[in-house]
Amino acid sequence: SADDGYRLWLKYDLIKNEAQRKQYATALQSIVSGSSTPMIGSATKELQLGLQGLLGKQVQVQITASGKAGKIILKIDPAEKLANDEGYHLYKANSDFIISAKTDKGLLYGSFAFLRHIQTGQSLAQLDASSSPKIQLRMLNHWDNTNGSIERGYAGASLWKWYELPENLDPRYTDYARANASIGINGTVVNNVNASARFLTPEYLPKVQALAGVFRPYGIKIFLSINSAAPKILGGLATSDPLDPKVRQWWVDKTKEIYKAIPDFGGFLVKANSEGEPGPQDYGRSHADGANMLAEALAPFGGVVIWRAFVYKADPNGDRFKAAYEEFKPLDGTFKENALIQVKNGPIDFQPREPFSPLFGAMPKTPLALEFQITQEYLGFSTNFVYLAPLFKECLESDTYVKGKGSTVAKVVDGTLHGYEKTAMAGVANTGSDRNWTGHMIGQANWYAFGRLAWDHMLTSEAIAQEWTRMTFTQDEKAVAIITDLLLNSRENYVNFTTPLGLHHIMGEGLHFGPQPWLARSARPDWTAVYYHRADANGIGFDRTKTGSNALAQYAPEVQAQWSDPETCPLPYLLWFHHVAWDKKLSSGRTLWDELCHRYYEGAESVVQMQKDWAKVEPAVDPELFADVAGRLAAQRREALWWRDACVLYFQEFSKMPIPAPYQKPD
Ligand code: GCW
Repeated sequence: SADDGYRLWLKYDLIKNEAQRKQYATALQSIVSGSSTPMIGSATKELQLGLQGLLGKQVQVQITASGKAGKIILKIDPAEKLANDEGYHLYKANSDFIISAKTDKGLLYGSFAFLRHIQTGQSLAQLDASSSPKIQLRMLNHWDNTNGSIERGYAGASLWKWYELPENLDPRYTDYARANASIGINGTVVNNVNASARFLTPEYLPKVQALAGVFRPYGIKIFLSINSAAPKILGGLATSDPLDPKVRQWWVDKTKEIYKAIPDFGGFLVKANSEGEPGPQDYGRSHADGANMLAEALAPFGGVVIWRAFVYKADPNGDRFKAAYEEFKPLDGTFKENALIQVKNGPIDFQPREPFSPLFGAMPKTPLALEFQITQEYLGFSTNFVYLAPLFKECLESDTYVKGKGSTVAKVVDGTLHGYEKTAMAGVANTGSDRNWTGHMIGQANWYAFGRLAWDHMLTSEAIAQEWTRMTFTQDEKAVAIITDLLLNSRENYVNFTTPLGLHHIMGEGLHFGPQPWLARSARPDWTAVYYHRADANGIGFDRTKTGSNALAQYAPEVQAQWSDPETCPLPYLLWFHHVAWDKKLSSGRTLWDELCHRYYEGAESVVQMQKDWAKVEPAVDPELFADVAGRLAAQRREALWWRDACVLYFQEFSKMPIPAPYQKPD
């Protein structure tokens, strides 16, 4: 049913296997909550709800650990050997089950983990599992506007009904919080980084306060994106210069006002001097000046400022790739303690494949937060079946080599490489008012995978895929295997029929939908497609070696060595770094032109295979969810043909070479 989509991975349907269900039902008799805090309240409520559904019986909550065996005991234990306060330890003690943690927040996460254990059909007999998050701030960034629209949102309108708030609390806010808590997300920025100053007004702050009240018992702190020009816009000041004492005072006062309403407010997220947003550079000041002013205002309350590094200049002869590094690296060490710099995974902009941003590893004295995009702005909106865990993992596992082999992006971001005191990972949310939250059901997997990886980046894409599939679609072993495979291959398929071999930024103008490789004029030169693919009579690709923009020099020598030679550069990155002749023989044995065609055609064909594989799981999946995914796959097939034909025919105008024989047939 449609409700199946609404319930995400927290379905708690009756376990079909009767023997298994009886085993759990006998083993689990009661919940012992111990002390009561709002988060323990959420935890026990969830355990009751979950077990009621999964086992089909009511499991009573009691305050003290007396009575018969089979108790689930929530236990705060400061002596528990866990890496931090948010971790949990699940274990069996005689015939009882202990959910143990240093804090009530750990118990909340432990309770969801306990439920997941049962949802995924694992045995309780030898239960002994510990886990602590590797990243402190695990956040969603919503690009939601005051009027309820979402920038780059493809699943309906904003979840936040600003006009009804603060008086009316949509129950959906609680389900949002439950879903996030279940995967360890503990922070949310509720508004767009292209920020309206209005969020800081007495009109909107009570609305934000009301949301914070719903999220608090689920361990989620609320943050706001701010508009740097707010002192002028709202305060009536003559300037928003961060070094002006009146401006500084305005932020101090505003911050106090916010904390009065929301004592556990998380802090500010800032997009400044980027794509037309105001910022300190409007007054000849630096990003550090701007960030430090806000950091100072937030410090007395324990808040943080998260300053984005997504900046670039409209220089037709420059290389946008290099911009963030050039602006931010020189500022390393100049930021206050409670400031973080948030860097997108790649140097350009959330493309289907990017090399990791060279800023990772380049700012040892400044905590860098990693920003992924969960919403599929460049990955086919909500018509394309693309599981993003492999993309996230590719970045996390990339080796920066800045402190020798093994200096992965994950180790930069989790703080172990440079000893960052603060750590954070953010995902640009894909949620909206659609009944199933994310438009495409597979979008749910991406929300889920982001949360799980922010908690533990060592988890594999495959493990997450299996876990999610079991909780969302089916426990049928064959179907789980088929869906897992579909998920794991889906991103590479998408890359192949849109931007193979390291092509990037050739999508439709503005909307970022469909192909437009011929785009040559735009409001900015670095928004066109020809700027990036540089196709000409000789070949295609962006030369970022010494003979070109030399962006490669921003990486450690070992990374440069990996990518700087066109003979040995792995094919997925080839056109990111090299302008390659059409008739150049590649390591695959094909010429560049043939390889390009091969990938476009095989990529589009892979969608047909996805449709066939999806058809096989029909008996094991809810009929409405099945039909919805099938319909979207059919749309994806149409879009894949569009991408393939647009790109192959356009690039052929330069290569003047024939489409390889195997592909010269009707579809
Ligand atoms: O990917 C681009 C988007 C913009 C977005 C910007 C950013 C919020 O096209 O819509 O603005 O990135 O990350 O700031």
